[in-house]
Amino acid sequence: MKQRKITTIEQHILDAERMNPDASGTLTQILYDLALASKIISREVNKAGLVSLLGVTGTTNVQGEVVKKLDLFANDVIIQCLSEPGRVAVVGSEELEEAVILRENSHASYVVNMDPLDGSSNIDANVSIGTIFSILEMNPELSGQAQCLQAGSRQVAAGYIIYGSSTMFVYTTRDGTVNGFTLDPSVGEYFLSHSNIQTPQRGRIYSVNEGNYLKWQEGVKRYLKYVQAIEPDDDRPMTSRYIGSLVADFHRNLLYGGIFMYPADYKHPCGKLRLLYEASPLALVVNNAGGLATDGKRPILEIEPEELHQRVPLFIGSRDNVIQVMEFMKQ
Ligand code: P6P
Repeated sequence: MKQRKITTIEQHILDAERMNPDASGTLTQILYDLALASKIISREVNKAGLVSLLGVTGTTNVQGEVVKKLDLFANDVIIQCLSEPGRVAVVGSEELEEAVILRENSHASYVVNMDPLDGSSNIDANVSIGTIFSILEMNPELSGQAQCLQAGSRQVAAGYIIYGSSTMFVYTTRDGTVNGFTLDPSVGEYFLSHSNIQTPQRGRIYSVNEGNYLKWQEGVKRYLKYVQAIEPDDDRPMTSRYIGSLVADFHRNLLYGGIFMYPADYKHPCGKLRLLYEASPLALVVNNAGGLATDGKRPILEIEPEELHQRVPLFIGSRDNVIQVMEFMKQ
């Protein structure tokens, strides 16, 4: 029987570097750093259920160490792993008001924007949560925190780690493919499990917090009623699935097809989700997997950021579904 090739994430990243004659190896190292950080975070997330033994946030655990909130822990671990000289100059994080300037003048050539642990409020209910990251090249015309404020189309790599029934590292680079690696905790290695992910052109799943229905603009309301209508010839009603953890909802829709929406409403005129470290990286992933991501009018990847924690409405997933909701919003 033909043995299936076993590919670790490190091997896959290295192979991609070797295909790129201009590669310096620095992006490779940053992806290694993120893979390492995610293994450490995965270990802690999977222990979270043992809080009674390990102590709750702010207390000291059995080792006498202060227990950090997991999202702050994740933030610190990732920054620590990215801090080797010559790699990353600036880090923008959902957890930090200001960007961290690691080494702006040490020939470090990359910028990382991240949500270290998105959905962490769900962890007490053992719901899947995730890390989202976006990697940009330094722009010589920018300095300091402004380096983080680059459009999603300038990303050189982006992806997420989902801490769920298994831990998966999904990322894409300028080569345009999206690949998923599943962690085998018994050996501490990520193995290629989902090669060249392509999201279905049209899906049957819609993900949205319908509790906000009365706050939405009319076009979005009409779209909801359309997908819920009993029209078997048009494969409707669609199926509603909403976990309330962006990475989990996005990952399921990426694999099965469908649309995730966090529309603007009269209380959140720019929506809830963040452009730089949620919408932009997931937009690069879904675009390279054949899907679409917009704010309801414009491609997410074309939005020029104005501030680090800028919010944006988000419609992301299968191409036909995203195009369709935009048609309803134009009416
Ligand atoms: P709501 C989690 O708090 C989060 O930031 C995303 O992971 C998730 O998609 C969204 O908020 C859920 O927001 O308003 O539906 O609870």
